[in-house]
Amino acid sequence: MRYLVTGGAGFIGSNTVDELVQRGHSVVVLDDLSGGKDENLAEIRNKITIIKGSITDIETVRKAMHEAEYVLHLGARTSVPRSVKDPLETNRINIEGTLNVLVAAKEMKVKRVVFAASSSAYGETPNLPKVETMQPQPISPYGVTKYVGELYGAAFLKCYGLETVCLRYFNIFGPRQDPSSPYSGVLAKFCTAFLEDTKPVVFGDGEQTRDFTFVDNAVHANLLACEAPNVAGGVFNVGTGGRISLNEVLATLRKITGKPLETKYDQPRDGDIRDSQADISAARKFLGYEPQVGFEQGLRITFDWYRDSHAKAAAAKEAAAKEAALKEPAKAEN
Ligand code: UD2
Repeated sequence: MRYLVTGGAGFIGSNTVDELVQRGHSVVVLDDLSGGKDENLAEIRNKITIIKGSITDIETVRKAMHEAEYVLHLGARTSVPRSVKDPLETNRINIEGTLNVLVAAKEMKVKRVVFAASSSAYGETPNLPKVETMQPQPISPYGVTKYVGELYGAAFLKCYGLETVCLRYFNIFGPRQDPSSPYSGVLAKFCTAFLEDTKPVVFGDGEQTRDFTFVDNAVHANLLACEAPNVAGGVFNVGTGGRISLNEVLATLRKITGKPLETKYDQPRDGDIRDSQADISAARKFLGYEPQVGFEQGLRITFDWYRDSHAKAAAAKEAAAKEAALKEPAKAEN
């Protein structure tokens, strides 16, 4: 099968592409590398086609979608606080970009588009766990854009018969999640703090809860959503069904690392949701989804991955410094 993965060089995207390649599919990645990284695809670069470009340019999207059977639309501007700071940019990428993907998919008659929706659509809904039948009440521009993507998906099924499936991801974490931006996901930030022995910063009292979901579970759901029969027009939660507070996450990291790091508590963030937890019955029933990796196991794998990539980066820096030092005397002789 031929797949287009938008945002395929990003965190969830590249993990998904790895699995598609593993299963022998043909994959085209469309990514403008604004959030994604070339190095995320380094090991499979020869097996896939990478198009550097933005979903905001419909001609580029059309080109990338040529002969695609399935589209996994994961390209987006993530982060709630970034959307609060710059709602226009989030709107342009997440809504206009999604519309471009849907228009091109309709024209190219692709079999199905799977859209990376978000738990942020639930916003202020009062009850836990979150069920897909609840009326979404997003409270951030990011949540609005992700919800609009779902509405467009449903409209394209109704108006043009384009099959769309929306997966509301619940706080996905794991290897390759970028820790370096102020808008990075909290677990990437916390793992890095434990590696660098700096105080992890918590916005608020740390009692907010999330259904932190290891990335392999999202990849598993992505592939099921492409193949499951009779799910077009469906919206499905993708989480674990549990929830854990940030203070509990920090306690787990202290246990895993043996480091008694203190926490710095700061002001709560605008647009932040207090509690989030997925009801995954619908995904279980209609997609055959079952979480593959639990929270603590996922956190251990993730922490190990950050530790290894820190070590690799340190070794590369040392090698570059040595090489520069070797070149110095030669320069002096000239
Ligand atoms: C939202 C969505 C998530 C995904 C993500 C994409 C919800 C419930 N979840 O994640 O599914 O779409 O957006 O960006 O809407 N925090 C700290 N310290 C830090 C960083 C964050 O305390 O250094 C807090 C933050 O204030 C929040 C929690 O950690 O209460 C999780 O923040 P996040 O940015 O990792 O994810 P979140 O929940 O905004």
